[in-house]
Amino acid sequence: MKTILTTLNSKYIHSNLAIRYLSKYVEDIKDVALVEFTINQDRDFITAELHKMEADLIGFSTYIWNLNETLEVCQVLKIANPNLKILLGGPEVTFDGEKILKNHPYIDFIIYGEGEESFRDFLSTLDNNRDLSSVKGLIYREGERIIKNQPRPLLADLNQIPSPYEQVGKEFKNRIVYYESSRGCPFNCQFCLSSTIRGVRYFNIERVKKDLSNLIEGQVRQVKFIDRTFNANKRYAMEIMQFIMDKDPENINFHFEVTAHLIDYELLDFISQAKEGLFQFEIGVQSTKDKTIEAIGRTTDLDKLKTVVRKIKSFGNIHQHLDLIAGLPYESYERFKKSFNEVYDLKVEKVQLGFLKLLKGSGLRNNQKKYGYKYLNKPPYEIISNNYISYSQIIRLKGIEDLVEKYYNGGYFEHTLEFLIRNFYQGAFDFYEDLLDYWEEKSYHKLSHSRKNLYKHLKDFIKHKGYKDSKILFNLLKYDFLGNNPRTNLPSFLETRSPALSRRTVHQILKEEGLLNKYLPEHKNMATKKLINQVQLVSFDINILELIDNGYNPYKKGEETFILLKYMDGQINRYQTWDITELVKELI
Ligand code: B12
Ligand code: SF4
Repeated sequence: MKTILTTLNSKYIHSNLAIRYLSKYVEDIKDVALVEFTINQDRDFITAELHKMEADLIGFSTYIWNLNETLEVCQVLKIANPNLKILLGGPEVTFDGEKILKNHPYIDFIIYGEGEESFRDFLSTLDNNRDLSSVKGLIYREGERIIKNQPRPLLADLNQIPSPYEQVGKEFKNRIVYYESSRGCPFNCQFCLSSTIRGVRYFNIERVKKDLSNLIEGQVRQVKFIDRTFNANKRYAMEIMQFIMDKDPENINFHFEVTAHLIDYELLDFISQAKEGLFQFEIGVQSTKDKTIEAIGRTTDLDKLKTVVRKIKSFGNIHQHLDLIAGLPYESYERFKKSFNEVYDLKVEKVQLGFLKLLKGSGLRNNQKKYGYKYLNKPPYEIISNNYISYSQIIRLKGIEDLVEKYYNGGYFEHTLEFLIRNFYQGAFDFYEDLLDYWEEKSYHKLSHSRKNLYKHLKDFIKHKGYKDSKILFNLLKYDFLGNNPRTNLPSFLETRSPALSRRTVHQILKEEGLLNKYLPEHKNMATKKLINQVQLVSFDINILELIDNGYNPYKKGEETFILLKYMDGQINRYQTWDITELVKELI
């Protein structure tokens, strides 16, 4: 029986871990072919590729991002070849598998819950023509009837699953690999599926180290640990991180979902030593309202979270990403504004504003009536409204989310935004609301925008608002552009009054031994022609560095300055700057 395992990933850069585990777990009894697609590929193409493989059984791994597309593909495959057996597994079919079989006659089998042992049992039962009623975790048809077998207990020892990363060729080069060092979560958040499985199980640490070595050698771009709370076991987490730090790999980073209030001083001290950009942390805040946090089954110590996040920020080596969810119980639009401002004020590298999805199997979906949830019962099950927030308000938050993604995340407008928010608004949320009104008035929300255009639109917004400190703002915008867009010419709309230095003058200054010794010792022997691509020498109408150092106080704007800016290629710190006004004035 020729068997294929497949899935539709959300993007090409992603890969699916489940089908890799499943095929490894049965490799001694069956050769299973693996093939992956993405939801962006043409449905006809996917169907044709699978059909050409002439399989007897195809298993699909289903998630919220691919269920609809997967079902379409399955339907065509079955019409084309009625003898083909189709099996579905994964979180999207785990909680209502019987209904899915009932509504989609072209699906033959569903395996619900953890898949490895059930899949193995299922294959050997089919191959030996045994009775399917003994296969725990299986849902199948018997004539018109749909039979749901007993659930299967979780694997007692995860190490029974052979590692899919024992040999890593170049198949993951420059891609994202999802990696699991533990399964399960100690917490019980009511919007999340991880709360449906009890207990946390761990893979053997030596196996994890071996896999990580292989992935590093395979030149993976990012290893995303899918462990639900990576720091649930501090010692285990530290041993993994220490291993990575000792390996000191280049051009790869490791992403972890961590619970910030569990990070203690020992762990803080430890991570402070990591190389810049090696680790990334994703931290779920979700809301800062106590009643909401309680209703969703979380136990966040918000003060501790803030202290930890600020401390990590001060190290300047770890990219932090904070999550908020709009549409949670008891959180109105006005109250969400407070959650947003509190999170925004932590000034991490990325703020992600998500919208609640009522996932099948989640506590909030089961309690939807209590909170008056309205949503469309189709993936992604995103809420439309609840007792506390209206659809119009959700739409407005989506507009804000889009602007935060464009203007805040990535840090390309850092100083301009900081000046604007500190001097003209009550908080970040008010600024984004104001920008959103302008954005929609101009219909910019209907278009896509290059980064350069985003600078242009922000400049126009500043002009439109008529802020009295527009000179400062235009200089900050120029500074933001130059620092964050290496080797790109300054667009003419960002030029300020103070004249650009001529190329000849810049060359002459960059030859100065004193300057090279003081600021660019590592570039001392580099030809000026080359050095000019690594640095910028720019004039500003104001004393830009002093203004920033003085908390963006417009009264501290000072006089014209010349700034030397060096590009760093860092993920967090992109550039370094020095005020070299005196030196320049001596020379010109
Ligand atoms: C990786 C991942 C992603 C990746 C996608 C990767 C890809 N391949 O394209 C990214 C980051 C893009 C992503 C995005 C989102 N994700 Co996500 N994501 C995950 C994550 C962290 C890991 C999935 C995984 O590989 N798990 C490890 C494998 C081994 O476990 P498993 O998937 O459960 O598989 C087991 C069984 O389900 C079963 N099984 C699975 N497939 C099959 C197939 C067969 C044939 C069989 C027999 C068995 C079987 O056996 C497996 C082994 O035991 C999970 C959380 C988690 N830790 O599982 C969330 C999770 C899948 N995501 C979730 C959600 C909600 C989202 C988002 C909607 C979040 C958002 N933005 O609001 C988005 C949607 C993206 C979109 N484009 O629409 C939910 C999904 C619920 C669902 N019903 O699918 C999860 C479970 C997290 C949660 N909060 O509860 N996600
Ligand atoms: S949201 Fe995070 S902490 Fe909460 S149950 Fe899910 S994985 Fe665990």
